[in-house]
Amino acid sequence: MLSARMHGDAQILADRPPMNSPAKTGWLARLKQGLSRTRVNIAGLFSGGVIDEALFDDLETALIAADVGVATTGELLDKLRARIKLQGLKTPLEVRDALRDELAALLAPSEGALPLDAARPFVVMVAGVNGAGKTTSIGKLAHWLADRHKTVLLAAGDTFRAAAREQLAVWGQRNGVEVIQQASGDPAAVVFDAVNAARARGVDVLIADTAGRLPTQAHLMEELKRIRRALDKALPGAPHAAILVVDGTNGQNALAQVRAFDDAVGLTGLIVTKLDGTAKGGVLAAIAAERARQGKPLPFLFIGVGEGLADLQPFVAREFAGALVGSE
Ligand SMILES: Nc1nc2c(ncn2[C@@H]2O[C@H](COP(=O)(O)OP(=O)(O)OP(=O)(O)O)[C@@H](O)[C@H]2O)c(=O)[nH]1
Ligand SMILES: [Mg+2]
Repeated sequence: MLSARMHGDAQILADRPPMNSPAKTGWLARLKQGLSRTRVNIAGLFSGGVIDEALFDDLETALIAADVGVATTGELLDKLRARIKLQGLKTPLEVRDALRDELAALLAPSEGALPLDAARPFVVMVAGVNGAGKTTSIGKLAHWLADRHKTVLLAAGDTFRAAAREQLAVWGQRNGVEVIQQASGDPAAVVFDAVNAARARGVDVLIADTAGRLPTQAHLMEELKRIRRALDKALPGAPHAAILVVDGTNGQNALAQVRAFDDAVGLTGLIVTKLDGTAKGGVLAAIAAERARQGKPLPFLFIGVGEGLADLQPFVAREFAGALVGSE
C-alpha cells in the first residue's frame, strides 16, 4: 500500500484543488476543450444584439443538438424566459449568463461525493457498457483515493478476458495497490473473495471492476445482479456504492443506460468519461432533469477528462454549465 492511513477525513468535497491551482486549470481547460463544439454553437447565438423569438428558436435547436433532449430543453427555456422577465434582462450576454445559471441549478443536485466513511471496507461496484471507461476510471479513482490517504484494494470482476485482468493489474501497479484476481470465470466468486481479503487486510475501500455489458443482454444483466448479491453476502450492506460509468460521447443513449443499470443494481452514482473528446455534454442535463422528475437525484461523482492518472475530477455543476455555454 502506498499511503499512511488517515481516518475521519469525511469532507472529501473540501479536498478539491483550490480554484486556481495549476492542476485545476489544466483539467478545466481540457473539459472546456472537449465541450468546445457545444459551447461555440451556443455562445455564437449570443453574439448578436437582440433577444427575440429567433434567438429562442436557435437556442432550442442548439440545446437539442447538444443532447439535452426535447423535454429538458423545453423546461430549461421556460425557466430562462421567466428569469429574463423577473430580472429584466436586456442584453444577450445577460441572457447567456442566465442560461448558465439555469443549467447550473438543474445540475446542482447531481453534485455529490462518495460517503467513504459510511463503512470500512467501503465497497464500490462499477458497471457499464463495453468500453465506457470502467477499468480506466477505477485506476484513476484508486489514485484519487490514495491521494486522500485511503488504502485501496481492487477486484478483477471482469473475468471474460485475461486482458481485462491484466489491464486492471497494470493500474494496480501504477498505484501501488493490490488486485484480487482468479483464473476462474466466476465474477461473483472473485468479488466475494475480494471482500474477505479487504476485511482481512483492513483496507478502506474495495473497488470491483465488472465486464462491459449491454442492457439488452438479459443474462449479463442477471449476472450483474448476482455479483451484487455476492458482495452483500460477503459483507451485509455491500456494495455501499454502485457506480455506472458512461461514455460522454454516447449522447442520449446514456439515458437508456442509466435506466437499465439502475433497474438491475440500484445505482448510487455516475462517472461520465471522455468529456475531453468529442462529447457534446448536454446529456448530463438530460439525466439530471429525468432524475429530478423522478425525485431521485443521481450524483455525478466524477468526470473523466483524459487517460492519465489525474484525469478524473469531481463534478462541479457551475463549472460544467460554464464550460457548456461559454460563460465563466
Ligand atoms: N480521452 C479519454 N479516454 C478515456 C477516458 N476514460 C477511458 N478512456 C479510454 O477509453 C478506452 C476504454 O477504456 P476502458 O477503461 O478499458 O473501458 P471499460 O469500460 O473498462 O471497457 P470493457 O472492460 O472492455 O467493457 C480506453 O482506450 C481508455 O483509455 C477519458 O476520460 N478520456
Ligand atoms: Mg474494463
